[in-house]
Amino acid sequence: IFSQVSQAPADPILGLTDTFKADNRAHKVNLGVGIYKDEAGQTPVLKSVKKAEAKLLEIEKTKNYLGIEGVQAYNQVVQTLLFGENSELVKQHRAVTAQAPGGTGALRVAADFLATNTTSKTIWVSNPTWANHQNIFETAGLTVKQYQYYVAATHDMDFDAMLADLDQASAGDIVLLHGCCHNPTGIDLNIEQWKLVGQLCLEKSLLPLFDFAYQGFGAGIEEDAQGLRAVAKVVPELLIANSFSKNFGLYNERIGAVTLVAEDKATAERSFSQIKKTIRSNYSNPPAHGGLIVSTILADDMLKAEWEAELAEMRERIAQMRTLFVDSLKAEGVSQDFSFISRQNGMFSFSGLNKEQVNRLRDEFAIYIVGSGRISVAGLTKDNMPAVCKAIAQVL
Ligand code: PLP
Ligand code: TYF
Repeated sequence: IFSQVSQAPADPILGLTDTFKADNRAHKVNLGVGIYKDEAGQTPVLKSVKKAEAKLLEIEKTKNYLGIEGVQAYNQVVQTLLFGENSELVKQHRAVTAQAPGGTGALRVAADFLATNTTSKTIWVSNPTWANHQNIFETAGLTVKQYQYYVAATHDMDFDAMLADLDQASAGDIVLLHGCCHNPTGIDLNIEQWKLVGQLCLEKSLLPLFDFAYQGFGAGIEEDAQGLRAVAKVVPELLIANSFSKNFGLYNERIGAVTLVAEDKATAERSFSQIKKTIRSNYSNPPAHGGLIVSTILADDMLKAEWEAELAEMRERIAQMRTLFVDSLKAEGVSQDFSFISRQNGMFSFSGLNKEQVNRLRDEFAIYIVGSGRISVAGLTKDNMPAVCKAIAQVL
């Protein structure tokens, strides 16, 4: 039976990390996968996380199963992060949240829930989008269509083209939106554009599904939620799949959440029963540790302030690297305008480097970036910057 199984292609991003690990060159630089690195090139555990873990180690009395929906307190703090302190829709009990294993798990639960329980069978994703989106949604049985987003020539988005494509969507179709720090382009909608997207979803009865994996990596925790909150104000129903892999540095704890907002409390509760059924058939209930860490930090004013400061430090270091990157390329004699890099948000930059240039960077200089030309700016440091910019100047 197994002899007939064919070889699956490697993940375009995670597969690159495997190739990187096998590379023996000492000066190699990994700017592929989106993992935050500090100035020393490390991804240490946040201090706030270490303190929460120490606290948990002391007070933890059981490893008993969590409920299907996960840590209760966690689900409440997730809603506060998403919708803010005084959210009307939270007060009206229109939102229900289940802990999920990472943003990926949250997206898959949302997709399974939709495919099984609703007439929504088509999902529109931006062109380009995170490589795993199509894989997740198609595996769940949804049809994936693309809306225009990025224009290579201008290194910017084409909002009119995005709206024109979404205007072709049918009532009940799902629209995947990156809440902030669009992966891979780093280009986000402004608040006026978010309102127009909300309006379009309302008028055409489209269902927004927010992928929110980088809250706090753009302009700030509250600032980065403005698009989501603007859309949630307009539409009666939406879904959010959020992740704490990046903003809490909890990558391997697999911690995220799926949140459903319905028109009223009764519909939210009924829908939640089906979300729980989806979870039960996939992994029964989530692992506890990540949810306990996040809820412990956010319930403690001191730890919360420490986390916010650590998140700000990550955000500001990436912003500094953007500026330094643009300046260093210029200093290496690159004549093309790369100033767009300093206008992009979050971990990634769509460099405009082509496949051949990406291959040369890897083969000749041991610098790894994704084939699309996406650079993880979060992997740049003052130490590796000169070598990276020299190499880019060579391949251009
Ligand atoms: N969505 C986007 C846009 C991402 O970049 C990522 C990255 O990991 C995820 C979802 C998945 O998050 P997680 O690693 O928590 O599964
Ligand atoms: O885009 C990235 O680099 C991150 C990490 O299948 C990632 O989102 C990449 C691929 C993948 C899972 C996570």
